[in-house]
Amino acid sequence: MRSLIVIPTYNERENLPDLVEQVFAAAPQTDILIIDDNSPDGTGVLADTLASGNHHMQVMHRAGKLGLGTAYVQGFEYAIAQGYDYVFEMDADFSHDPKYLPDFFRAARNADLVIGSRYIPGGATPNWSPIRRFISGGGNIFARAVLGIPIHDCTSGYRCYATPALRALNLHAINAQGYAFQVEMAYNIWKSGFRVRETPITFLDRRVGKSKMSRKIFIEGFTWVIRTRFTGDKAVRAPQPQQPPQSQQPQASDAVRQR
Ligand SMILES: Nc1nc2c(ncn2[C@@H]2O[C@H](COP(=O)(O)OP(=O)(O)OP(=O)(O)O)[C@@H](O)[C@H]2O)c(=O)[nH]1
Ligand SMILES: [Mg+2]
Repeated sequence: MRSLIVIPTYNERENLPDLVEQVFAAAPQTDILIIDDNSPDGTGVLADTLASGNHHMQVMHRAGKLGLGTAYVQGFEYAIAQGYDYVFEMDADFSHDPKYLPDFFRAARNADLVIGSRYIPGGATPNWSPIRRFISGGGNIFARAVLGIPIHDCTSGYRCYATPALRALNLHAINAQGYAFQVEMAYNIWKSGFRVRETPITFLDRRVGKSKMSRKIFIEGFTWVIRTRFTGDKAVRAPQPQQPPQSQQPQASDAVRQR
């Protein structure tokens, strides 16, 4: 069982060394792929230094800030090409604590997508202001209600995918970048009949550095949900799935939390 943790970075110099250390401490069997978008603060160079002589760590350099969604799609394609069984999404800013990795591996035994959830019992966002809770929590309730998707936290970007599920999607049809990217991926996996589970996480605010999220990203999430409700999503219809879904019809009970 081979797993790859994809960590997109843009100006994460202060976070990266500790993060890499903690990931390998929590999950020594895993590999890491850093996807750096030519960070002005030199994160890419630092990542190369951390990766030198470490066969479990790779660095992909892109020319400029091309967005989180395209970074993850490239990471997924790399994972598929390299024959990994599982591929994780993780932020570099310590909002996604590596200590939860064993929970993800446990849940992944019976799931094609495991989402680290803030909105199931055991999950939390302790540093958040009421307004941020309202926007994120409300956005999730909105997505659930409009799309009928039985997932409590479909905007969470701490995840583990089984690569056969990714192979079955048309990844090139996915073009959302921010929260909408996470919703789109979860929706497509669920809609294609794969099993989605949630495992509780406490989401902490970034330790150091600046957030790259913007109002545009929120609006993208909102409009994507509305558009998909009326037109569907192209990525669901993969041209030729290489492996059939493990369950045929999505059921409300498929999106169950772990523990
Ligand atoms: N490669 C790449 N990474 C990005 C890009 N935008 C954001 N990231 C990384 O994606 C992760 C999430 O970005 P954040 O700025 O933390 O966004 P966020 O977590 O939604 O916002 P905060 O809660 O304010 O931290 C971090 O590891 C960023 O460095 C991008 O365009 N390219
Ligand atoms: Mg963050």
